[in-house]
Amino acid sequence: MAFKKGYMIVCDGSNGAGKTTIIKAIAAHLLSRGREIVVTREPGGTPVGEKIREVLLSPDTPELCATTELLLFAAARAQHVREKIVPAIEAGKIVISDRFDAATVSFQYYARGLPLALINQLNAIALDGFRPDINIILDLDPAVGIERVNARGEALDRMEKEKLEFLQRARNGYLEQARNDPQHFMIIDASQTLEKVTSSVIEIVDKITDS
Ligand code: Z5A
Repeated sequence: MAFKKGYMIVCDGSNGAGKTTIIKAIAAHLLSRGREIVVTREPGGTPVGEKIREVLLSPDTPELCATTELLLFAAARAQHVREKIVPAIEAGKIVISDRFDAATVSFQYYARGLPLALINQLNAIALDGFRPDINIILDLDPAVGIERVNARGEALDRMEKEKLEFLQRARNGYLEQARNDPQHFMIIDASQTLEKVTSSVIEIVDKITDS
């Protein structure tokens, strides 16, 4: 049997834009094509990462200063890359992650205002030379995203409770990153119907994984 090359696809973007829904569609599509996949998420993806996620996202977490928040995202990512992502890719699997390093640039730099040099340094430590093949950015007005999350009937997490301007700055951060690095970012308008968003994303996934 021919060796299959591993890839990493990141689905990222505005809160409530449909990442979880779209990742299920990507996973089903790749499985139907006989690929081995690993679906994962950030923050989280490993036992220790999921514990860090609880601290980062629980509305019950006491006051978290911005630097501590950044270090926790980076710590969870360092574990994620080493324990789960790189071994899966080396085994020829396709990793699909709900958010990854671009989220730190969008949320902790563009939205929170921490220094970009510090974020780049921490991302470099966490990634240890690794980088995803593509970041598929589901772009949506955060007000619409919050409405979608509310309609799901779940409580908002610590980050979703941030002011709308904060979520808007993060959204702009993704758009700016995509403008600066069109080779590694694809923007999808997530206000379109689910069918349209799914077919656009599958087209990108096929281009990447058939290459
Ligand atoms: N964060 C950070 O600050 N720094 C970092 O480095 C990292 C993350 C990695 C993680 O939350 C939070 O951490 C996030 C960024 C920050 N904060 N915010 N805000 P998350 O990623 O776990 O949660 P989220 O971003 O808020 O997303 P979500 O709630 O998981 O939503 P989603 O996965 O994008 O959407 P969904 O659950 O698939 O869809 C939402 C609903 O809309 C659902 O009922 C769907 O059926 C519906 N839907 C989906 N697509 C459509 C379309 N096209 N039309 C209509 N309805 C749709």
